[in-house]
Amino acid sequence: MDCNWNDKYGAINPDSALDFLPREQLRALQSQRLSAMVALAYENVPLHRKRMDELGVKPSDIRSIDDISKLPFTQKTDLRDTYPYGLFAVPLSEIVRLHASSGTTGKPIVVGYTREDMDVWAGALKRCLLMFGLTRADIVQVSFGYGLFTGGLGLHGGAEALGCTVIPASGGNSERQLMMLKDFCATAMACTPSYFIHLIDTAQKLGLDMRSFPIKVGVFGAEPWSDQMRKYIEQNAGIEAFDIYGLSEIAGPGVGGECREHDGIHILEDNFYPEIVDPKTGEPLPDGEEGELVLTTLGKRAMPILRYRTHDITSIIAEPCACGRTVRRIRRIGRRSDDMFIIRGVNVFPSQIEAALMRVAECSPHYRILLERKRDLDSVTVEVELNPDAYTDNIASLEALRKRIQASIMNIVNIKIDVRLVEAGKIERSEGKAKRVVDLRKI
Ligand code: DLL
Repeated sequence: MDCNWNDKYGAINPDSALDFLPREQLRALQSQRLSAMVALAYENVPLHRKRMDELGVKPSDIRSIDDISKLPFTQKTDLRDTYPYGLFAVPLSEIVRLHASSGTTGKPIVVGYTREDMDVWAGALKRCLLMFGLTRADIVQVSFGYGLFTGGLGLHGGAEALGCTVIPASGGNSERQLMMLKDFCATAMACTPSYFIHLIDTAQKLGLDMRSFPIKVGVFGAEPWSDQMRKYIEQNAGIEAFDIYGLSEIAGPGVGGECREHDGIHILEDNFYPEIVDPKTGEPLPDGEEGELVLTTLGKRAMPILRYRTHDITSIIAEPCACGRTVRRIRRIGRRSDDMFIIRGVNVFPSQIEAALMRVAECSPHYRILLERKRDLDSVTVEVELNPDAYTDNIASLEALRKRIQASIMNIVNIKIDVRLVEAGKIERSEGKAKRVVDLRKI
């Protein structure tokens, strides 16, 4: 496998040229794209226009990328409040793809892409795959979920754009995943890091050694993972593991990725402009300081997003990278500034679980969410107290109620979550902010 394209010793692949632009040229491009994007958003999206008017900012005030801090923030609640299509800047006839992600309560948030946006997205993913040393000679098994989640179809489009052979495996069925990896001679696999660890352990149980498989590269993201997890994966599967970052609101996977130096995530900042702000005050912080990542889309037509508050905590590494790329890096994401947790790559807000419980009349407002790692996979259990008149000695009707609660949660968060009915008073009452989530996992 030719892995030398983009590293400091190799030639620059023309498809990665934007990763290596001189900073001044990159800034000029960012400035030009930002002005155009702000004009598009102001003219076509009532929410952006209203917010900018409230701050007294006109599109003509945004002449350079330095003016970005004059713009209003966008929050996940803005996507919820304009559900489903209120932030689209083009008519629906121009939208060729929809994806969706967790909202904070009952409904998901919806994002759209024009034909051109799809090309920009695939181009960004292609640049990430090139960073990982992949070429058209590679066979990539995509085991992120296909569907409304951006992981599966996103990676699929990027790998195809690079000319790889794509195995659209989607998630689940570990034995079959291993069979495909081995028999189809996959040289790379894209999935959540926790799922890959589960595959390593499944292989060991089946008496298979993944180190003897042709796979060389792992493309991992959609959830936080640590250097210890990386070590475990690399040693037990004999591969090089790369971090890929992204979020639905901005594009999906491909907002940035790790190069072979493995020292932070390069943000493709000609498309996705990063800032770090104080999570409490929203004040911009200098490079190197830790805070909340804020992203602005510079090339998106269907749904331009101004200064999106990601809630991901990181810092910008301004020092040049040994790989020669000029696009800046962020430290890997280890935690968030809100209460969202990620279970098997699926984002879950405690408020979604609460909304699901409140749809069942027998549930009391006393509940807690336990996060555990069982047999190397994350699991969630919701413990809930019932309203006093809902308790009964009839086991069958309690079991039916438990299943109804489980279905109500499944309806909103789209993953199966264990539900345990507990006796009245079992859930600790808090005097201040209730601690709803108990995280017993060790990442
Ligand atoms: O998780 C997109 C994605 C798919 C990224 C496949 C990478 C690979 P959402 O479902 O909208 O999109 O979730 C976005 O997941 O704000 C982070 O909190 C978290 N996240 C994503 N990538 C990483 C990563 C996709 N590499 C949210 N490390 C983000 C840590 C990550 N957290």
